[in-house]
Amino acid sequence: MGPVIRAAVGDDIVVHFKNNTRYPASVHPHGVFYTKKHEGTPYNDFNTDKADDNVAPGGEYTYSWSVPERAGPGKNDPSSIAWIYHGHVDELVDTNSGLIGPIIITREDEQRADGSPKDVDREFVSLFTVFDENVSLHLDENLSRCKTGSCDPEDEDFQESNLMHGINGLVYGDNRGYSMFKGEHVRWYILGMGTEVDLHTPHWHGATLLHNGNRLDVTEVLPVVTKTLDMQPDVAGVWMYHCHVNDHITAGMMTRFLVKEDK
Ligand SMILES: [Cu+2]
Repeated sequence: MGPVIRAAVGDDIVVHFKNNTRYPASVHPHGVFYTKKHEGTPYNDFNTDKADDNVAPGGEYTYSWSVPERAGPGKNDPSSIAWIYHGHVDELVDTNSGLIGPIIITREDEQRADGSPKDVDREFVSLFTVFDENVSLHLDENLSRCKTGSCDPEDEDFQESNLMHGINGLVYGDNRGYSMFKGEHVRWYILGMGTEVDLHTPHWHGATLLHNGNRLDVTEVLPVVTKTLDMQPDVAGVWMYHCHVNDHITAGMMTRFLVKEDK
């Protein structure tokens, strides 16, 4: 995932984007306020400012987005919420190449100096998506390095093997750092991305969470939906955290989180 972009209501976000990839790229944000010059998406919008839509390899562009009230937490939201930013030169290809990241917006006067919400001890961001490496920008390069087994891009089994059912792009327990202490106020930002197979049901073992006043231990996300949930873990241990869709469990969409007893 890309770096977390943080702001509070009333702030302005400025992104100095340098395209260090070998492909045209852009940054398109969700939720925040932007004009046509800062949308980062090429389409026939009868607008002549195109520099933001398609930044050439090695090129630079400065995106300016503001954070009015309507980009921050609503009446029923907790003190902070998440949005997604992603590449949008070719949305499908860019996102499957990993050009995705989170924006976290905190309510005005409820933020610390670093922008994080004051009432929360710890925050985690989890992106649930099946990365389709068959349509990645890196496909040709990956194929050129494929030495063993079937690397035929027309082969259905090979195509299936390139569907990476991940949390933050990592499969079968490869996530690190979901670590907290008993009793802490822990906030989880859940992001969805992808296509029609991307209906995910994140499930936490050993804890329950609140989502806008509703209690649960499983939630659901669809592509580019974001959710903010709060947990106060009360049992120490190493706990499973996985998508509860059966096909996604077998394909590796699972990891663990650690609740430590005392500080
Ligand atoms: Cu899933």
